[in-house]
Amino acid sequence: MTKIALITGATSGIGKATAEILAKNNYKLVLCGRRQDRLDELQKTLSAHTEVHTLQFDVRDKKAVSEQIESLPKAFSSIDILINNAGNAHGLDPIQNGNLDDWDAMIDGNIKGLLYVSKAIIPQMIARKSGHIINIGSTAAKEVYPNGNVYCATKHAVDALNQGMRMDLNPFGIRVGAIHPGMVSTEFSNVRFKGDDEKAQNIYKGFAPLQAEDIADIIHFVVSRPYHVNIADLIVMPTAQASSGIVNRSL
Ligand code: NDP
Ligand code: 8X3
Repeated sequence: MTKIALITGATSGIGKATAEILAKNNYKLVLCGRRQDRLDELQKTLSAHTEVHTLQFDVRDKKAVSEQIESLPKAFSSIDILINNAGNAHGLDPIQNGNLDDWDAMIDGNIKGLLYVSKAIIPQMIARKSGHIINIGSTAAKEVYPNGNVYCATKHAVDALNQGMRMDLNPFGIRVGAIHPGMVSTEFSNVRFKGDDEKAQNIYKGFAPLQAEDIADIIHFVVSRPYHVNIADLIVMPTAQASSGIVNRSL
């Protein structure tokens, strides 16, 4: 039977590439994000392959999250796969220079937003005793890098929540796993550096970073494993990257 996947952060980068590969592989899609124009465009292009429904909400707005998910029409309301992907870094500053609004945006979006969306969908998975949740963490979930302080803390929290969800949902046969990418060339750094595109591009200079499609391929692999296989925790880096702080810029 056709599976339904809900992807947060589908308007860009990893989420968008995941929507594209899942559409081509006949998953029905619920695509979420704040930018309505991009959701409309995606719906238009991906409808050539599959059925698509879009939801526009900010994951930080718990009322909007629950209302939007409750508003799903019957044909899309039974979510088999939840991909908790929405998130961003804001700023790259030593802790003493950190901007409180940046901290709020990361803590509210990357941690609380992931929780709000999960809370809205988990009950139906429990009722059906089936479901698959994929949490997009980061290498920053596993190690801290200078000036990454709060972003790394939010991704460490995603790592902890991934483990906690897997334990709590185990009695119901729900699969839970995280994918932790290293450096992926998306809009991530443009957002982190507040639209300073030159600074963003310099992050990926001199080596071949991961592309959003590389992670999307892996997500498709993860969701297409047989039911008894749960990929619980996966770190993926560009070959040029050895850790958050070590990148071989001659590759
Ligand atoms: P992008 O900036 O390209 O995409 C981020 C997506 O998240 C967008 O679709 C954006 O949609 C959505 N989003 C952000 N904030 C909110 C919010 N408050 N409410 C709703 N949606 C939101 O970055 P990536 O594709 O790279 O990032 C995807 C995930 O991958 C993030 O969790 C990120 O932390 C993680 N990651 C990225 C890495 C990288 O190097 N790029 C490495 C490791 C992890 P919209 O603006 O329309 O709401
Ligand atoms: C993003 C990883 O190292 O680009 O989660 O900040 S990094």
